[in-house]
Amino acid sequence: MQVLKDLIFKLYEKECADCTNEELYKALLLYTKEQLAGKSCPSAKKRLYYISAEFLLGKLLSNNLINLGVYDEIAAYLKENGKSLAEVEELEPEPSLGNGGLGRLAACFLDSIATLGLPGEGVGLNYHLGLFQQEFRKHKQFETPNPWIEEAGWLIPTDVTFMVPFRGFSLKSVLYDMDISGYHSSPIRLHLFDTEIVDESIVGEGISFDKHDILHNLTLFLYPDDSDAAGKRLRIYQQYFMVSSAAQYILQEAEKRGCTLHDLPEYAVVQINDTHPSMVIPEFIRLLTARGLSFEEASGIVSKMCAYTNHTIMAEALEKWPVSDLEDAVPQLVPIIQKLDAAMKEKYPNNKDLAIIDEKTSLANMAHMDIHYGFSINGVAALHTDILKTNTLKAFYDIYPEKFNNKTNGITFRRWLLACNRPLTAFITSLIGDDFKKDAFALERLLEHQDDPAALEQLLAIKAEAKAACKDFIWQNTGVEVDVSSVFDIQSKRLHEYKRQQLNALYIIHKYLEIKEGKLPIRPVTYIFGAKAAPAYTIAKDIIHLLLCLQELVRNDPEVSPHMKVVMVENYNVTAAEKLIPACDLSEQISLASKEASGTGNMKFMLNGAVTLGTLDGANVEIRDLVGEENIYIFGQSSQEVIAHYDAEDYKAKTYYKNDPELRRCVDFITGPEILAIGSRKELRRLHKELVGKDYFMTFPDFQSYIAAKERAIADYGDRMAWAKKMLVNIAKSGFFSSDRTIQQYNEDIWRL
Ligand code: 26W
Repeated sequence: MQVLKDLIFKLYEKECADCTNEELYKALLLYTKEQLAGKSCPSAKKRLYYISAEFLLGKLLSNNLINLGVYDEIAAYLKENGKSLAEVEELEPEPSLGNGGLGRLAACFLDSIATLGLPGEGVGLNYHLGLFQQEFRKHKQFETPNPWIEEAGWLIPTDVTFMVPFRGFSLKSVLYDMDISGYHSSPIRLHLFDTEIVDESIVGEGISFDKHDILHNLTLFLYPDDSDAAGKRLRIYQQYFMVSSAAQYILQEAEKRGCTLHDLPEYAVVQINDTHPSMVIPEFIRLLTARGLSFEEASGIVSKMCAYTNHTIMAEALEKWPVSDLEDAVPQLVPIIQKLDAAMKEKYPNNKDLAIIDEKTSLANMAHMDIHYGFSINGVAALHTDILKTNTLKAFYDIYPEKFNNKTNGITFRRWLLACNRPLTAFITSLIGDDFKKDAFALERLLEHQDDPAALEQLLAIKAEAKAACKDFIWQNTGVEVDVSSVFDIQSKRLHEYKRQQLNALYIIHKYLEIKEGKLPIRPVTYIFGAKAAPAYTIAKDIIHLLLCLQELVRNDPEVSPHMKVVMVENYNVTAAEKLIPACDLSEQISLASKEASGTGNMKFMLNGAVTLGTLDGANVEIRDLVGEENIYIFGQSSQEVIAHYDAEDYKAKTYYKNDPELRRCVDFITGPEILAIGSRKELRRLHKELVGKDYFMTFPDFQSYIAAKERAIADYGDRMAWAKKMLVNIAKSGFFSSDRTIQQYNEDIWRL
């Protein structure tokens, strides 16, 4: 600790005990940065570049201290001086450079790449105002900017710059780096490109700004509202800015290591995280041909170098850019994309599904370009990869079966266990030692303790402690006072109709009505939500409105509130997740089967001893296979049934609404007098109409089986020892979901570093 002590004295000419928390935060930041800078990054001829529009990092201080192996020492040192590391950590702003799963996955991957000592780097954009901060006003979501960059922060300025050409002007990109630590290993680098002239003062009310003012808005926000044409075009500018900077950087670095360009695939492999970085393919071809290579050689090189990960089968996320928009923003790419398309049309003249540019609509399909001109395409869970092969991308699987592979997602156990749940980590260590910190499969040894009452009691005590801490967080965040002896039932994730927070809401209404009739539940339950809705996603915002109205209704009803509480946490982000997940009893993973590519929250909850209530979707299927039927609650239609209904277009919400009076009274409650007394008619009516008239994600057919499965789980919770055993089995079996395993598989099958 002498180093830190000296640093504090050098900075402030006083001792730790006399410093403010702000001073200590800055000192710890500097200390950590120096420690990381002192370790060299893994070097090698061939390097991986993980290009992603999102890196949802979360706070970095405690995670870095754990990875450096000094957390306990520093916490103790601060304590001796009357300070609290936990309080100091609160001062760190969270870099919210992601929407959800895809961005958080990229952050977990960086941790694992560093931990495994692989020569890899992340490449993305330095959004100054992040995604957005969520505020609740009048029971509705309101967006405000989320500034996170401070004078003293994790970003390291560099003098690396590139020129990025657009129609009519060029923009200079400047590179900022961040050191990303691995567990007891050398750090790796995250490269975030930025513009010099981005101007935060152009932001007006909420998060509104002039979307045409590309010179000043390019790196302001992550994914601005793309519901209008100007927003869509801005995304093209952002994406091209990112990939052109990345490609120039990759070529420059490869040349420094002796690459002749003809042998580029021996120096670099690029992982394209969803289609957002897809323009890197034509951009590489442009840069290589400009350096004298033929088009054929350049496209051949790129095809050996680029691999694509698909994260969704949801149509709106599979990007298709109007060729005219590409013409307007990045005209230099259009002839290249056209040539790539023409070659494929010539090769497969009879199959329109394989085209890059759709002849009718003139839309360029980014995923199609990735699959034709990449050497690997992977899905993110076994079921998801199967659906890609047999449905969504079947035409491509038929011609390129060897390119398709599955890489089931994973999470870093350093953040999602060691950092966010220190009591559980200590308990596990006391039972099985600490091999699991580097080899997550070692958690299986916990199974030896599944019938040991003392161990199970202790596990319950740790959960109770986490719930008590979470109670305080919920109180500060929402002003709702929750009962720690109630079941903590949590659904936290992006707000999207396919994730079906509305199904959970219908269940809550069902319980509310039962209580009002005098049918009291067997034990109290706290229904906890955390979710941001995309700013332009109307129905998602209406669902938030309903949840906030329910929170209010229940809280103010003395007849109901001893039996249930509804909590909608404001501004759900990584920091909030770290507080909620350790406290969860029942993990809600209730997407419509076939729609959730994988999910990663499901893994985080399981690792922290929650039991899953879910559909057979995404990685839930693999969770079920690992823990067995008796340690998970499964309900709902299968993915095959769902896909068949979509194919036949035979689902009618109205039929269920008419035939199931119990369902109908819950749906109608949305526009009934109790909720209307709190909320606003327009939003609630719109939601009601959407459900009865469409219910595109089929909540009605799963309503009764959801109720039955949830009732069963809540009843089973009463047998505390049996429940603790389920918790233990879930923790023991979660080793498979370590991102270290995922990254090892990417490396063995795709990157070959
Ligand atoms: C409009 C552009 C767009 C569309 C979708 C931007 C961002 C998104 C999502 C937020 C993408 C996403 O997060 N997908 C999630 O990826 C996770 C990691 O693989 C999966 O676990 C989730 O199932 C998937 O929804």
